[in-house]
Amino acid sequence: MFHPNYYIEQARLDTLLARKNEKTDFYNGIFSRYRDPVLTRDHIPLTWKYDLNPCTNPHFMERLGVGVVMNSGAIEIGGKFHLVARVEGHDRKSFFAVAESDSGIDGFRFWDYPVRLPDTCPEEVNVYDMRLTHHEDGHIYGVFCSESKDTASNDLSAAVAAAGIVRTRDLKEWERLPNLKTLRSPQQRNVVLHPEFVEGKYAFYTRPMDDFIETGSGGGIGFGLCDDIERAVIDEEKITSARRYHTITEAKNGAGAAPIKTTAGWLHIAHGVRNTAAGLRYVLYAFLTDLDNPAKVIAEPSGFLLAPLGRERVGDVSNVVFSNGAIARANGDVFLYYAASDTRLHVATTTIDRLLDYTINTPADPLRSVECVMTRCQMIERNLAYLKECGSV
Ligand code: M1P
Repeated sequence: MFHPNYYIEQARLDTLLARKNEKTDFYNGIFSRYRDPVLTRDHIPLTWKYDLNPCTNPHFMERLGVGVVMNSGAIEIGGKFHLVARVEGHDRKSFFAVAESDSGIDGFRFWDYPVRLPDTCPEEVNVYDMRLTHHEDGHIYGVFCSESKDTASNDLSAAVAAAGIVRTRDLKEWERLPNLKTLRSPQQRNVVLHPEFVEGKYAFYTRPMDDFIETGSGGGIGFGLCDDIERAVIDEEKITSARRYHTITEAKNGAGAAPIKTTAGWLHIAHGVRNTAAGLRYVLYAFLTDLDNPAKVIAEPSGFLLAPLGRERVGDVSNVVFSNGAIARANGDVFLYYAASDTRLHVATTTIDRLLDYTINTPADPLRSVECVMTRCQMIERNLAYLKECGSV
């Protein structure tokens, strides 16, 4: 026997999970956008929020609310799409939860329980933004932000960000390894494990930071090697994709999903942040690194690949798109999962061919308006000549 509202809420959830998603008419030739987010707080099972027993919850009240479902790691296992989502309770603490779908664009259903991480880190207060890497050593690694209070500061909100590491083979049993140590960077967020050994070592994309929010002297996305993943220590971090003045990465940037291996290089989708009068604006951008030297950028188109659009612009932290998960299938299809305004998760679909064309053939940023307009005028000139050749003018 349940409260009458239980049936109403369960029916609402069932309808949501059965709803087919559709491409929108958004067009740029690079990727497609979809009408519905793939995960929201409305996708959370009722058993996670309500005490279903009318004796102990006669008003059928939410006892443990969920505010947002956002930045999700992604991986294909057994032909199914799996997301390890960042779920944030009303108490502001995030946790991880696996949701699974057949299509990758709709029908994402959470497993019965959230991920129960081994509790090996007593000072850790919050965890978020897991990047999943299927490594050639056979494990699936999850690298995430492990946040603790900065006990050395008198500021109540001062925090320390470190990279937590777990591994699994099935997303069910998780082994926690010690947090990554970067000897030259006091804090780390947005750390991603490279899928292959480099020079026989484990390779990480890092994001050197001087403090919890500001990257300070951190010059961009870093890259470092370590001998032992079970005691991961990185000494030197080289900068791969650098932050630059008056670009989308001026304030900070950070690696997204594990890079995708292609014939032309490692394809990266990262986020770039700039400051505005309305606060920070987060967008996604792409770059390509050398197959033999994944730290070496060989192509970086100017500007953003994907920026907040329409309702994506509004949420708990507005004007943000953020990605830490993508699935590249054997047939070349790519599913890029991105969260909008730290509130809900969307998908964009494309292909490796399109992303490579975009990354290699979009002009790089000349970094000055006068040269940007020259690049554009050169294309206009070629187009006008081509239109004339085709007899269209
Ligand atoms: O609020 C936007 C994002 O802020 C952080 O990203 P970064 O470290 O690059 O500033 C992260 O906390 C991320 O979760 C969040 O989406």
